[in-house]
Amino acid sequence: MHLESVLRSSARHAKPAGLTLQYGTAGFRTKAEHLDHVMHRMGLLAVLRSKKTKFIIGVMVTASHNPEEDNGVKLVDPMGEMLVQEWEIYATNLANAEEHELQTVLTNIIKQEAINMQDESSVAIGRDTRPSSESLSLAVIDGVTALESKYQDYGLVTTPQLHYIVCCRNTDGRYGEPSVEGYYQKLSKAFNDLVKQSPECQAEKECLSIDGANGIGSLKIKEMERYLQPRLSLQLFNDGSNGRLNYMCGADYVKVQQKPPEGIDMKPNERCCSFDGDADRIVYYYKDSGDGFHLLDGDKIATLISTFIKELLVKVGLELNMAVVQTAYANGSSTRYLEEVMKVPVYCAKTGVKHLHHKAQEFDIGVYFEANGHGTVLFSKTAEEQIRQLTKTGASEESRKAAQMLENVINLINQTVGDAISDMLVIEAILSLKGLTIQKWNEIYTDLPNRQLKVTVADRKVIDTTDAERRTVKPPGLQEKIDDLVKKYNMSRAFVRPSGTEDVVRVYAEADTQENADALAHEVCLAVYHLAGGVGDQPKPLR
Ligand code: 16G
Ligand code: MG
Repeated sequence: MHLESVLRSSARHAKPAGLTLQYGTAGFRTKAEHLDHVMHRMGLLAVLRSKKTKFIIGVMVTASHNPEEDNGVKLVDPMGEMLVQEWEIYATNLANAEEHELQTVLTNIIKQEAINMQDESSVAIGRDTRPSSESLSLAVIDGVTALESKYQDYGLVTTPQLHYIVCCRNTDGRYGEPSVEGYYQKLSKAFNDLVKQSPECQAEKECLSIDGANGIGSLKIKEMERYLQPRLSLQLFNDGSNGRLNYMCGADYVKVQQKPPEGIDMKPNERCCSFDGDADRIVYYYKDSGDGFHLLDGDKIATLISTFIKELLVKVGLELNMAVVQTAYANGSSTRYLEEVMKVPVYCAKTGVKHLHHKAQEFDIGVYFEANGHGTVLFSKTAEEQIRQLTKTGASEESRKAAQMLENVINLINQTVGDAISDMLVIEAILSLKGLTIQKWNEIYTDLPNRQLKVTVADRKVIDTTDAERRTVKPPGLQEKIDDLVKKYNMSRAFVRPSGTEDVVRVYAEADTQENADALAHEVCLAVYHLAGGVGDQPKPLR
């Protein structure tokens, strides 16, 4: 074991004494200046994980939609999934070990997981465009080399590109060429083939405006653009040339504020979309001729994609079980539309991609999206094989063509994780194939008015939830109170959950009118404040 050199290397990335951090919903995230030791140690952990699994492990330096001065790290497991949950505790223990405890914590992980330190290992490293990301990724590399592991630094990549590369490398290229270039080639080929099959295919399509959140997504879209011409014409805003990352722009800003980002030139009725800071989330929107703003979030995306796939399955004549996985935040109208009109089974998972991804793996075709725009489609091996077979042996020209379209969707969607670029191309292809405008897409169902708020409490762990976060079991009396409040309004629903990324309790409410959704959200905030130890001023009504 090379633990001596590890300790020497760690001393160069010393942990500020007393600082503790949690591996949250999607890894560590905090102010960049507190993360040097965490990065070094996640380099160590990635090596251990690689030795354990005998596969390449990914480490992505990013804080996603958080402000530019923050940073964070996400670990990527062999098939491009997020780090298995059983290892999150090791990540937390390592990050929080004081220098003199580091050796013991490392030795314990090695023992518990029966890791053979002589085994080979390799780590793939990527980073976003934050000013702090370069030096933090060097800290990861220092950790990796302290354990004498191999590594490859992929430099500036989107989070989903790193997930893709890890999956390609661990499947001997069967998923694609393990490079950013390979990613562009795979996706653009699938996109161009898909759109080509459209009877509606118009050489001159109106342009899609993209808000790149001043982040990595805009750099990568610029690189990819030439592969997509002439079938997709793009106009890029917030491309990072002057604005700040995620500041008044990006998918999270648009979704939470329910308004357009700064820095975009929106023409009435034109399609626009926003990526988040590491390009793993996307939302669409447009402005109508009366200046009204319309948001098409992850629920609308899930509906569009699952409807399209279901229609193709009917044409192909394949009976595969397809389901949509959402979270408690899914708009009630989307769930109702999918279940009642589309007759697609819908499941609710806890917030956080890993939970949705896991659930979606249970089906032949699992479409998962969080309302905030994070999601993808998973095809089981059987589904993929059957579809590929039918591109050749389908009963009719029409069914073979439908099978080919499904095959192109399989190649276009990034099955390792939600991916703004890949999702955008799937959406653009569907709109083009169906001849749908963004307005028509939006009209498929009407969102129920909703409101999201947050309450600060002394300790958010006093709230415990069940039923995929839709009901609370602690503190006593809170759920009963929420039930009473919900009864006062029509078509209403509300839930509260402790955030996994911020020290707050989140409150969600929906109802028949915006006024009622706002009032219900406020009343639920008050209930949380009183029953769960609110701090600071009592929540004020919105109007
Ligand atoms: C993280 C999750 C996202 C989730 C959000 C909830 C991933 C890659 N990201 O950003 O899926 O919606 O946390 O945040 O899993 P909250 O717990 O603060 O509401
Ligand atoms: Mg993100």
